Amino acid sequence: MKGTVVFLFSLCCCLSGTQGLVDNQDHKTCCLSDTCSLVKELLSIGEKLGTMGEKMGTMGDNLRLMETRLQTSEKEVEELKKITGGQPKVAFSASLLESGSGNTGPFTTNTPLQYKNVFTNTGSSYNSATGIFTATVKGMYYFRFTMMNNLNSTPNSVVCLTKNGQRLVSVWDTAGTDANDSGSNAVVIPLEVGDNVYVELQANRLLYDDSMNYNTFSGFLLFTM
Ligand SMILES: [Ca+2]
Repeated sequence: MKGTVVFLFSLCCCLSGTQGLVDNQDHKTCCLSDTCSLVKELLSIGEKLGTMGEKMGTMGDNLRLMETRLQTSEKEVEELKKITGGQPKVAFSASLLESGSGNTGPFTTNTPLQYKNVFTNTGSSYNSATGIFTATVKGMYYFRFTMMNNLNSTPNSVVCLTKNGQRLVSVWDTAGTDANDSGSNAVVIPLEVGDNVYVELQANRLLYDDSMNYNTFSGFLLFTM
């Protein structure tokens, strides 16, 4: 743009000079003045266009930056939706006996306890027929259990919370002068889909329960991962 204006300026000056040879001095001065004003105006317009171009370039950079920030915000909103409204719901709680009272065990081998009296089982991940919780959602979970020591003097009560066959936490108690004791334990653990968790009564041990529901097994999903 500036090059064009300079060219016009030079051309006009040249024409003005040529015309000055045939016209009188006043006409030449007037013509030269108008041409220079026009050229100055064109130069001014050119400068303004250049400044506007720079501003538009800056605005383009800002738009690209805002677009990137918007995309980041959209991802964060999706993550928040998962945590609040969109998260899968997994929670269960059960006690040992559906009815009656008495001992469970002793057995000759370590045996998963089948908590038959289901209070809640949202997500259907707990199986009361086996006593085993199987994760259908990858995430962080909380599990707890409570056991009731037997009324008899022997054998004692020993139960363990177990993940995929690996012992995690346990409760142990003897019956004697302090019978009818309860004990609890809990864990917060990550689970992959297919991982299982259950409470295992150790071999040659037993529990006691009745309609008071002393023995319970509960768990729920804290958050997905
Ligand atoms: Ca005891």
